[in-house]
Amino acid sequence: MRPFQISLRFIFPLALVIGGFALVILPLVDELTQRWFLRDLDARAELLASSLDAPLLDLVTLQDADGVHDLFDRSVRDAHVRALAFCDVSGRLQYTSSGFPGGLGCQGRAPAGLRVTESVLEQDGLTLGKLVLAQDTSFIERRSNEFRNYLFALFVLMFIAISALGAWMAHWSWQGWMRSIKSLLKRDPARGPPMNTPPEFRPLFGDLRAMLHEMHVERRARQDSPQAWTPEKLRSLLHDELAGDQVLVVSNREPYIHEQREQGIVVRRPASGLVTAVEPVMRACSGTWIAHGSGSADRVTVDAQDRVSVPPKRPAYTLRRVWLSEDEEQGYYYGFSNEGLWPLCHMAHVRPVFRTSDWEQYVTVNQRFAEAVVAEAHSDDPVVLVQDYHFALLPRMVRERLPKATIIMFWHIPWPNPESFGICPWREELLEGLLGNTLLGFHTPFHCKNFIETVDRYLETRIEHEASTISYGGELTQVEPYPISIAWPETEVPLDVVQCRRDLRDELSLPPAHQLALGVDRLDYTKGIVERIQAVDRLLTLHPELVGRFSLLQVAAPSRSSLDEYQSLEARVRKLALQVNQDHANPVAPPILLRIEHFDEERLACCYRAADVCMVTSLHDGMNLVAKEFIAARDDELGVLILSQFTGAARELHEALIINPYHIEQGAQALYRSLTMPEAEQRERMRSMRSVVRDFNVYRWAGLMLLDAARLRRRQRVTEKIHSHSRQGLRRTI
Ligand code: ADQ
Repeated sequence: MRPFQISLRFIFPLALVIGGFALVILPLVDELTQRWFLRDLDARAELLASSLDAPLLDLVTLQDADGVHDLFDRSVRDAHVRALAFCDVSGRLQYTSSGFPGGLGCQGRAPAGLRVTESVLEQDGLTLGKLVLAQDTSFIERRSNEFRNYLFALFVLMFIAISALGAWMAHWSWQGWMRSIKSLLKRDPARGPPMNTPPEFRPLFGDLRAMLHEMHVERRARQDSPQAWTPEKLRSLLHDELAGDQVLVVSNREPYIHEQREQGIVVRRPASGLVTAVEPVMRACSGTWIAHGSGSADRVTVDAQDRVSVPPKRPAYTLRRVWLSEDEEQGYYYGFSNEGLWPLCHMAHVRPVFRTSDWEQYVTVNQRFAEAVVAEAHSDDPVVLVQDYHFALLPRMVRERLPKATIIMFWHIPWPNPESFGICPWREELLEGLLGNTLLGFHTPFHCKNFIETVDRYLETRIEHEASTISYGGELTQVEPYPISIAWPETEVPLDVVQCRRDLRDELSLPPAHQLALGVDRLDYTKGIVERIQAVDRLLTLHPELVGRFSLLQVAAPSRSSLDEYQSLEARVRKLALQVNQDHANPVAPPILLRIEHFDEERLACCYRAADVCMVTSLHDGMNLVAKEFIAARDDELGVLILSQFTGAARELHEALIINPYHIEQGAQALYRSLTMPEAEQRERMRSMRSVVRDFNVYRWAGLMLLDAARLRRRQRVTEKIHSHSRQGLRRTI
């Protein structure tokens, strides 16, 4: 059917072209043939006249009328000569052939269907008269019609032949394309396209595989029953799939920080998306979390093995602290991780800084954590969950010490394209380190694609695009997207929205009806805080009626404050907020309420409930959990989320007002739309987003990753058994 449709697309234009051609060409050819026949008649007439010239002269001179008749009658036997006549000098008809047409005289007028030619008869310079020759032209019309018909038939035949040939070629090409595409799809991607692949299909090879893989991932996401993902399900999955296997988490940031304060030791939870995401998993699996002990009272709260049970109120797992010197922290954490890798992976127009001394500390600290993993492992094959870009080298280091370990790493930030990543002086070492993982997860398929392309560019590996695996040095790393999320707050007692609105407005000395937008971030240049404040400024310039009736509460947790870039960001944010507050000064409330501080969980939850709008304007963000936390908090189904298109979250939360944060005007418009959005629309959008966040929660994120790890673990165990059987068999044979 398809080739037939393609043929039709070809035949219609062909019919038009040939038809048009025939319309122009047929009259032209007709005229040409007519002229050609007439010229032929004239030549014949001339020939006949000259052959009759001498005998006619003799017969006229002798006035032999019978002789002339006889001569004329013999001459008109020629198929085209109809009649002959001789006219004397005075123009009288003297002799004619038999059947001479009545209307034809000596005046040279020819009736229809006849062509008359006259030839003067002279003797010794004396004119005796003229020979009148009438030729039949009806055959010209006949022949011309015949010729036109033949020509028309020829065009029709030509059309049929070309159409048939075209249809056959379309069919043949279609079959060929289908064969090529099928063989491309069946092909092992690591071997590249098959030899006989037509050149036009070669560039398609990678794209087709990537597309299929994305479809597979999406189908998988749709097929698993998301509603079922709860802490209980995760716990029973860990029990069923990883029964008895030890789970170790490695991250830089610890989930609980003990601080020495005047009133004694306090426990603080850091503002970190990573901690927010991994904590529920650890609660569910009671493993060991290895992290940098960064709190001022951390050393006094651990046991002799540097361990402490957490959460403090209801201990569920062990926190093992690793100590770093100031130089190590400076080089590994602030230097290589946050001045090098962080800007390298985020497109926020801050140049990465790479120092050899930082790199050396990064290697040392990765080694220190790898040793801690080995020390904490009860068996030779634990499940190790490595978190984030601080530990790109650790997976290979652990793999060398515990070859049977299942090492899963989640990269919480975006992965850049190969060109951007290529500027890192230690790019090969980082990639080799990451390929020590059994499973490597990113937030989106796009980050996975970037990673695979980067590996392909800088290392000699074998990549299976369909299976999304990379084989390097005989080891296999699976690369998959696992969009991170939050724990859906089912068990928490929900805070009352009306109460939260009242409390927060009281606290900020705002009138009860004051409209409030909320920004919650670590104070980081990737979060687009400056652009957010600029959007508010623009909004108030465009809608001065909102001055004194609307404010943005920006809660920014201080982060990496010892770095110049972060200090200048803080100064810039403070200055801008001040400026906007001056420009739109009013007696009711400043437009920007800037709080550069860390809010505890409950206070933050209250802010989410009290706000009319939540603004997430990151310039680039792996996922962004604030967006999901806001949605989870809104059990009243009201409130609007403004979300940057450059966040991983924008790929899931389609009912948010998606904006380009660089476009300040657009941000201002979205803000105005949010503040004036009818409740019914808010409800519709919020309800839909809430069902996404509820179903695709953090238990699902961890569950899918652990399920994949369990599958790979089983496969590895089977392979090991096969190897050990074949080794035993070989020994027996020897
Ligand atoms: P972050 O860059 O830290 O995370 P995000 O995902 O938004 O970004 O998480 C921030 C977390 O810190 C949230 O849980 C939020 O509640 C909390 N937080 C922010 N400001 C706070 C404040 N002032 N007081 C208290 N808490 C605050 C990295 C990546 C993200 C990715 C996460 C998880 O950069 O893209 O979504 O990891 O993988």
